[in-house]
Amino acid sequence: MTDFCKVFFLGDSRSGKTALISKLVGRPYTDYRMSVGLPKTRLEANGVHFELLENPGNDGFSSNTRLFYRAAQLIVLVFSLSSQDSLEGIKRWLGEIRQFARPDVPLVLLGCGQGERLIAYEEASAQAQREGLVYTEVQLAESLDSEQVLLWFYRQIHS
Ligand SMILES: Nc1nc2c(ncn2[C@@H]2O[C@H](COP(=O)(O)OP(=O)(O)OP(=O)(O)O)[C@@H](O)[C@H]2O)c(=O)[nH]1
Ligand SMILES: [Mg+2]
Repeated sequence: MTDFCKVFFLGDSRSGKTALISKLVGRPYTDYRMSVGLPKTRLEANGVHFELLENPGNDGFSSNTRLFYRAAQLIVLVFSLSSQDSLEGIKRWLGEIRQFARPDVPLVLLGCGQGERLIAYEEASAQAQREGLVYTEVQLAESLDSEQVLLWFYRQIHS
């Protein structure tokens, strides 16, 4: 039986969604370019077919957005550890999740390190706890064990 893992990445513009997905699939990321549409990346790891979908922060809500919310097996809310606004923005994304996603979909809050840290681990993890989210962090400037991260995502669905 083929195993699937559909992950939907949400978060404000420049929170780090594309940079993170690029790292996970070993694709080079150079300068920031606003994502448009609903970019989808497929890859296989450890026998699991991953589908990584990004909801661009500044692109409008399309009819497909609703379908992706429904299809998501895991939603990863991304914010920048250098931007208080992006952490504040998570509340708006949670509103959309409550409206469109399956009520039992697992939710992860992911702090994305992009240089100077302006948000302490304790602050973000406390917010995650209040909202019922699992909290984790990645550093864009550091190398990342993509198999490990993908497996961690998979375990959030199957635990
Ligand atoms: N310090 C640092 N910053 C990085 C690194 N990689 C990416 N960034 C920055 O992190 C930000 C994240 O950009 P993206 O991942 O493209 O943002 P996004 O969330 O996909 O934004 P939208 O597509 O507009 O929704 C940009 O400002 C990048 O310049 C890195 O290795 N180190
Ligand atoms: Mg993007």
